Amino acid sequence: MRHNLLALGWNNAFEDAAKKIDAAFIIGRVSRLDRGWSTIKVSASSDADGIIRVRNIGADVAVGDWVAVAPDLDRVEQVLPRYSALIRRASSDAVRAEQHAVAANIDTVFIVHAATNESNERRVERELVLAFDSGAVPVLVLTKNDLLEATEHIAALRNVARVCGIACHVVSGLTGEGLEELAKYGENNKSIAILGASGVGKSTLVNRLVGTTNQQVGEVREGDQRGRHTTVAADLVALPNGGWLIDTPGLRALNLWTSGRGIERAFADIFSLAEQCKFRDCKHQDEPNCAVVAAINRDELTIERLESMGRLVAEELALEDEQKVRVRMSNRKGMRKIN
Ligand SMILES: Nc1nc2c(ncn2[C@@H]2O[C@H](COP(=O)(O)OP(=O)(O)OP(=O)(O)O)[C@@H](O)[C@H]2O)c(=O)[nH]1
Ligand SMILES: [Mg+2]
Ligand SMILES: [Zn+2]
Repeated sequence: MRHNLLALGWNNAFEDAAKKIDAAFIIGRVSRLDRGWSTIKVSASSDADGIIRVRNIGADVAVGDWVAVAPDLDRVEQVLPRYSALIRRASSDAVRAEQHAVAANIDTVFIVHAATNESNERRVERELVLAFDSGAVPVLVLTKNDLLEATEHIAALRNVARVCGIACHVVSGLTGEGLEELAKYGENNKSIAILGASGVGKSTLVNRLVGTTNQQVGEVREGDQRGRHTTVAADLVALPNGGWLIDTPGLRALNLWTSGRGIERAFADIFSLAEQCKFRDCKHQDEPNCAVVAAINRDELTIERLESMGRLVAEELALEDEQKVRVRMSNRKGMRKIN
């Protein structure tokens, strides 16, 4: 076992994967990516010895990945299999749809929303689908609790967390309220990815949890509370309890990549209602004995939530169709592998 890597989140599965790698290679964890260059932690130490910088030519890497680097430090040669990854669709170009891994090998995803903004349930739902599909456990974090307007927005967002069975923490990056509970997700060298729109307070949270001011924090705009995209690259930073946080830039577009059961889990309430519809293929529109519409009529479910699910399902189906076209096109060119 490479004991020196345990503090970085190394585990038995990585150890097995590393057996196939030349012993001369250097193994480390990607802590930052800048235009073709990876910063890689080779030990948990925060000094210069703990870090190497190499080019990532030809390798699809994300912050949090475990990689093998050739002894001459020339470039990232290999990425070890991930146990989880937060993946979004990077381009909306139909034919060249590409995936972008925001963070890899994470145990928890903090979905961060500011309690001040108009409660954005639709964005939470979308983030939840991505987070569930990552293979990590989503947790909803409502921050800026110190601001007075907070209370009423919190109820609606809390409900989104409740119906899909995830934890919800109400915190403040300013006063520090609720942060001990958040830090616990990092115990035992676990990794946490932080997802959320620009300006919600992700970097403020990271600084507070880490106890530094390393992550740059930006003002939000007066009128609409939107952020200014202060953080530009994902960053892996150490928590005092041994955990790891991945601060990410607030992404404008959060498009779905092909998912597993993310939608089913993010909309667990609707899926469970649908089991009671009369027809197995009920569209929840005007069919008789539709349990979903009945719940809307009883005010137990909003039509907006049902429609939101419909849009996400459609987005995913469209991507699957595009990918089928891509497979056909690349087969024609005699290529068998696509990604
Ligand atoms: N009152 C209050 N303000 C906060 C809190 N957290 C963050 N802020 C303020 O919100 C603004 C944006 O915070 P950031 O931490 O830069 O937000 P971010 O989510 O990292 O934004 P991007 O890097 O642009 O994605 C700053 O002015 C912070 O001081 C909080 O808990 N309470
Ligand atoms: Mg930031
Ligand atoms: Zn129905």
